[in-house]
Amino acid sequence: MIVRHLDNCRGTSRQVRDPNWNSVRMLLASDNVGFSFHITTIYSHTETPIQYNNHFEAVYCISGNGSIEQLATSDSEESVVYPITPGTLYVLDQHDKHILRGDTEDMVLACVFNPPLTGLEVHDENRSYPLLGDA
Ligand code: 9YT
Repeated sequence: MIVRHLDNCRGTSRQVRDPNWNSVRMLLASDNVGFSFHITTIYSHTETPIQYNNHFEAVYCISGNGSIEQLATSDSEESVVYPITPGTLYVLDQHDKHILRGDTEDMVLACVFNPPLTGLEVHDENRSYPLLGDA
């Protein structure tokens, strides 16, 4: 069994920081459970374009507010904006290109990745994470 507390993961190598967000990777590939688990905080009044070409992700909003814009993939499609409030789940099952926006409050999100992140990924020029082997 693995038992960890968020407070003990903060401030360690499990926490990564970006100008728009920080993320605590409570479970990583090295934990060998087939997914990674993250508590990500998206700061208010920010916007972050992302596309995970190599991963599926489920994201559940614990607190705060913001939105996700699913960007059109062709000229015949329109972008769609979904509000995010506590209780919202979004799942990037199509490697969807999106923009995550923090509104008036920081958004705290519980995120699951399949395949799991190793913790060494850095967003590439497409705002994606590369597929890495186990770290
Ligand atoms: C909201 C979201 O996409 N979280 C992803 C996890 C975060 N970017 C990380 O831990 O790298």
